[in-house]
Amino acid sequence: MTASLDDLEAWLWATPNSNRVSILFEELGLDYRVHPVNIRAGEQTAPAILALNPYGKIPIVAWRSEGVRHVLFESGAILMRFAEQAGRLLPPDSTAREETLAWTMVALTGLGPLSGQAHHWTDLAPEKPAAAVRHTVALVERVYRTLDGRLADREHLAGDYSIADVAAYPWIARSHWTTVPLSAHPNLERWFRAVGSRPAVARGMDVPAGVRMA
Ligand SMILES: N[C@@H](CCC(=O)N[C@@H](CS)C(=O)NCC(=O)O)C(=O)O
Repeated sequence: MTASLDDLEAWLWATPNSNRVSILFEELGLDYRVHPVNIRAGEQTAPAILALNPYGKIPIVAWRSEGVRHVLFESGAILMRFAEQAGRLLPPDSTAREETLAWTMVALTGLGPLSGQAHHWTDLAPEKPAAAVRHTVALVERVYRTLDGRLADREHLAGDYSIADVAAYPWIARSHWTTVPLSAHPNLERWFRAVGSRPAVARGMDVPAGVRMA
């Protein structure tokens, strides 16, 4: 029997890691209530947020199951937990599952953090040391090249559309943050357009409604 899933809530902002969760929930057709957390205004350090995630980062989700409240943070943990329960986006078969988890990890530990660092050094930082810019942009180029090569002869990052694609998409959607041109990676660009044409992805990228982060 599948455990019940009640009062699903998500603390999000218009950020790539948040969009992983909103895309996931839209793909799974889940009802959820969004609590916007403006990270540019520092709202992630409010005591109420730190009580949910001591790391002070979003996304965070909470729900009730069999009367017990669950709180979960870290986008990767959320993707795996809900895909597993739904029996979708993460195959049960061992080889397909291993491959899906490996490419999900490339998105979680490579694409996301490296793009975030490149965004910092090329745009947000008040000083932009040339070595830091070169270093972080080169690391993003490497991961883009890897994803582009992977997608040369396949539609998705691992087998069918999966949490690997969901984990990668919102960061590729912010390729302009990294200065690395998506157009120089045609397979990745084709994948980006195909994934972006999914109605659930379009809906998920628009959460929280009306919020934009340049
Ligand atoms: N590894 C975490 C990273 C979460 C993360 O860095 N979230 C950003 C928004 S995309 C955040 O909360 N930034 C505010 C801060 O670090 O204070 C995950 O995948 O959930």
